[in-house]
Amino acid sequence: MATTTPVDVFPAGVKPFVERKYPKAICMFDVDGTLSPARLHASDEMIAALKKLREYTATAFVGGSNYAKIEEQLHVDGENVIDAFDYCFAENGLTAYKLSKQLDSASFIKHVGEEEYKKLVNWILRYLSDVDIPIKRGTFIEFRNGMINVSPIGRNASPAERNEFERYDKIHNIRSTMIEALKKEFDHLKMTFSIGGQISFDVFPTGWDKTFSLRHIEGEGFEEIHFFGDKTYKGGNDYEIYTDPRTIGHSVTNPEDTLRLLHELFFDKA
Ligand code: M1P
Repeated sequence: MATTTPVDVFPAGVKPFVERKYPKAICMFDVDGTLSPARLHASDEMIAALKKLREYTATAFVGGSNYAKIEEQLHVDGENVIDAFDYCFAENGLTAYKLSKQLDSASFIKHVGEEEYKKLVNWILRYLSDVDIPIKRGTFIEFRNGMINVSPIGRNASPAERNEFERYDKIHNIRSTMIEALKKEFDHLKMTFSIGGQISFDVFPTGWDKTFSLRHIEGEGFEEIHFFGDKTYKGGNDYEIYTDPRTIGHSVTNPEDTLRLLHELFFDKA
């Protein structure tokens, strides 16, 4: 897979990597819970800090969501998100950009094949039709480029309904029980089932977790790859990249904690 552009063209006003304070370092950030509250917009303070960080290191986000959703969360008027970071990795890097240019992407459906995918979808829909939870909304399966996202309540749930489902799931283990059943039924597909947010879980080929994004920066000369994420525990969707030997992992509790660390590691350092 070609992951680098032949000649790096830096947008006007953006310093080439060699002119940054730490030219061999890159900071990669999870989105939900790390740069912004889950599914909400990042604060003005965070947006300003990310802009400032480009004076110090290369920057990237690596989110589980698709690009459109991350754009909503990190968007600033008059600027596209792909211009605000040096690298953008949506769907764990299955959709990727470098310096505003799209890199090659990987396709879930091509990998799984139509027949197996149909069996998977039919099984999920049958299973969900038997799940009894207080409320259900719509869009129980979201088909993405590099993964599918499955939600027992449905992706149309409102913010309040999301919070309620998350509380209910902590007690009744709706998602983890379903994942165990899926693992038994579809063991041959070699999929990873990852709970990254409040109401759903992601399904993607094993290895297509956030470490997938690292292949896009391999060979780019970085000697320090900092990763910041909040779901860094085993089973969380930041776990693999956080523990990967290629990265320096930083576990954060919320976006304010991320800001605090940026000051400690870069901005306030002499
Ligand atoms: O980025 C974390 C997760 O965010 C969403 O999860 P949920 O809707 O359950 O809160 C989804 O976009 C999911 O794919 C993603 O991993």
